Parts: sequence; structure tokens; C-alpha cells
Amino acid sequence: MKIYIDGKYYDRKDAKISVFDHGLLYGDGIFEGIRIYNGKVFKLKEHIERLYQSAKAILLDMHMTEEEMGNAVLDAVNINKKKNGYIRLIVTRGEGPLGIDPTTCKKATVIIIVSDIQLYPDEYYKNGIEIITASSRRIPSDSLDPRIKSLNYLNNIMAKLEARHSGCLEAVMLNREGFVAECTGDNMFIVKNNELFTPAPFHGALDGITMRTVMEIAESLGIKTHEATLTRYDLYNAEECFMTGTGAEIIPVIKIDGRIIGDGEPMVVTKRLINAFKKLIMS
Ligand code: PXG
Repeated sequence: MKIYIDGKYYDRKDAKISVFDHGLLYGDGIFEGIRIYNGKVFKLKEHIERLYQSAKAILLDMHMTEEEMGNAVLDAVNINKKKNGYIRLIVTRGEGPLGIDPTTCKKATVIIIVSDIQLYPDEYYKNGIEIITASSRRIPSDSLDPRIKSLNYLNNIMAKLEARHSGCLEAVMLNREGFVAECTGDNMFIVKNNELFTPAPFHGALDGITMRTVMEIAESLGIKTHEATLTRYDLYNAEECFMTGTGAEIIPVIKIDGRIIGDGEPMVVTKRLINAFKKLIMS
């Protein structure tokens, strides 16, 4: 495995960054998780665009054009000879003195790891997954816009811990008002009257690339989609529920806080979307 750091490639054991990097010291940085399917980088343009929008929002000087960044990602994939896998693209504020002030950092650090990912075991894709609602809430959007894919995941990690302590693999997070935001690393969808509903980003959800892809697929299948305001009641009474993300892809949810969703097994709309998604990524 060859890891890209600031224009050079290193073996895994030599791929190291400074302990004075503000990405480590303060979580000051942004990232993207991207898939490689069948020799192609999936939705590269969308991921690069989101990365640069995150950078703009946190006033991070990228010192590379979007095109150069995209080419660096493609180069890293080629050097690692990966046909199917997962790319972690990270940009930190860079090295600087101790002290939170980001203006003291000289140059952003760019890291590209080309590896593999499987977030959930296969059986969960077939049979569905049980999740809980976490008591840890999403950071309010007026404090940190959820569309920024930042290196600050501690509140999601707290929710993930709650899930693990209840014997589940994932948790739904609510926003400060108690509306459904998203899961710790996935967007959330419900099906009601054969239409799709997902919380709007301003409720505290990342503007997910898989979420947008699923909405496009659904529309092409004649399934109406809505960005909506959802409560736990809506989740419990949904006909179907599933999560989406680059890591998770589409995973059916069959139980939430002990309530069985629909028939308690992956159902027709979710299955149709999973099949169409599989076709798309293999095309
Ligand atoms: N919400 C959050 C908080 C995320 O971190 C998503 C939604 C789904 O967005 P995309 O654009 O990927 O459809 C994410 C993405 C990991 C991992 O290593 C996490 C994500 C993606 C890939 C890997 O846990 N989360």
C-alpha cells in the first residue's frame, strides 16, 4: 500500500504526519470517503466538489485546484492498482505551533489512503439491521454546518458508543429540536405510501452523495422523493427504512428502539433501490 502525503508516496509504515498537525491537535480539517467500483472512482467530481465546499466554509486554503486534487486521487488509485476499494482523502490545516489559531499553520496537509472498507457484515444487507436512537444529539447547524465533512466526529462517536453498548451497530441521531438528523455515518430514509423521505441537511444531516444518488435512482424508477422533517414517530411507523452512505451503501433497517419496521425484513422499495444501485455502480 502506497500512501500519498503532500505529493509524495510512502509505504504504510513510513506514512506519518507531524504531532503538531492541527488535524490531530484540534480536529481542524476535512475529509472525503470515496469508493472505487470496477476500476472507476465513484462520483469523484461530487466528492471533490464537496471537499472544496467544506474547505471554503472553514477558510482552509487548499493550495491545489479541484482538477489537481482529482488527478492526485486517480494517481493514488492507479499506483495502488485498486479495482475495488475505498479512498480516504484528508486535508488538515497542517503543521503549526500549539494553540488553536489556524492562521499560524503554514500549509494544509493532503493525505490520500487507498484501501478497503466493509462497515457492516453481509448478513445485515440481506436481513436488515437493528438500530437505536442515541441520546447524543447532532451539533446544531448554527454551530457547525452539517454539510461540512470535518474531522470532528466526537459527537457521532458518542452516539456510536451508545449503539454498541445496546448491542446495535448503528444509532439514529436527533437534532436539538428532537427531529431526526441522520445516523453516525449514514443518511436515513423512510418509505411511506411508496414515496421516499429523508431529513433535509438543515435538520443536521450531511448532504450525502449516496443519499443524492439514491434519490436520483428513485426518481428514475418513478418513486417520488422528499426532503422532510421527521420525528421518531415517523421512523417507527414507516413502511420501510434504510440508511445510505459511501461505506454502508444501502442497508435496510428492520428495528428501531425495539419497534419492528414494516414486516421486520427488507421490503420491496428498499430491495428495488438496492438492485438499481448495484447496477449503477457496476456500470
Ligand atoms: N452522514 C455522515 C455523518 C457521514 O459521515 C454520510 C452521512 C453519508 O454520506 P455519503 O456522502 O458518503 O453518502 C456520512 C459518510 C467510515 C465512513 O469510515 C463514513 C462515511 C463514509 C465512508 C466511510 O465510517 N460517512
